[in-house]
Amino acid sequence: MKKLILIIGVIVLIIIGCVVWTSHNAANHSNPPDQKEHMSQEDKWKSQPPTPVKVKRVSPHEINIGMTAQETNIRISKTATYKAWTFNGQAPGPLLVVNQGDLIHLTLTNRDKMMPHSIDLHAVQAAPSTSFTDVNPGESKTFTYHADHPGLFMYHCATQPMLQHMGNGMYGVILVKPTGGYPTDSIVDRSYVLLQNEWYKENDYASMLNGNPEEVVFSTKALYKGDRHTNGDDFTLKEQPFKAKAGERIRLYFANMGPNHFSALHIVGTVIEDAYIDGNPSNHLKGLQTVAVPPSGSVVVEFLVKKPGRYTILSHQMSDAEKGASAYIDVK
Ligand SMILES: [Cu+2]
Repeated sequence: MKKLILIIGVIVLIIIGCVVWTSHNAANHSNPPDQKEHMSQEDKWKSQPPTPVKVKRVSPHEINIGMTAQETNIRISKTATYKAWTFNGQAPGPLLVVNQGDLIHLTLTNRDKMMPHSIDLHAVQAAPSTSFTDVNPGESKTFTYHADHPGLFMYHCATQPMLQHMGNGMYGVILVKPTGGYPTDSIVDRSYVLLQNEWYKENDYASMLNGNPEEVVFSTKALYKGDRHTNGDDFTLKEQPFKAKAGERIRLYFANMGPNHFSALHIVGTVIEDAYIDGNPSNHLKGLQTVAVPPSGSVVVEFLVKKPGRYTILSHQMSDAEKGASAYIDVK
């Protein structure tokens, strides 16, 4: 009798165990919380067309800048577009140009329907807790600060988790033009802007944390009227190279958006005659082969293209060059 009760007891326990295990797994399968969150963001995604940046000089030393945070599909290779989190629908965002000493009034309008964004300008000295704060969906905020230091500075979204906002495309550069210019201004024949950034598996925070991008890419932004704006992709600046003439001195305003990798800026077939680290005329170096540019750093370099032909600009961290970080200059 005792044996029978024991056997029945064991069978009942096994049945209860199975029921609990099955219902637990069913709940997990239908309702993983992050998957649900992802689905709702996917459902709401609608690529917003790029918005031109608004720039208005209101007095000799005061400038108003209007920017947007928005979601925009960005072509990153011949076969792929990326659902990017952007400034003004560009990734990297628009090039901002101000004068050393300017008072900047920057209005950020958040057109993203799902989450707050913000803007941290490396060019200014301000309390982040009051000047780089979140702007909620559908709202605008105006921030005021001085740009006292000359150079080429990064800006980026500083909303947490910052790596996710930056890994999805929220960065760009602001050029604070030095009051006295650069000592080599009079001998430069042409200037270009070149930016480096990484693209990860789309919105995949784990690959951003691991620092293993699918692509490392270059883009250019218009410094002068008629110049091109491109987004960070692995083909445009190879299919449509920069142009120059033999014997010219070229200036490159180069900045590395990261968010994770250093850049090893090198121009094949040249020696860098003059370099200004972070674009500050006081940080003047000469005769360099390769310049280390950290994530969020920049450099202004000048070099001669002495003979006609095709020259390659690349990050000499070769794995990144192979992932897209190169561009051509065609010299006639
Ligand atoms: Cu953001």
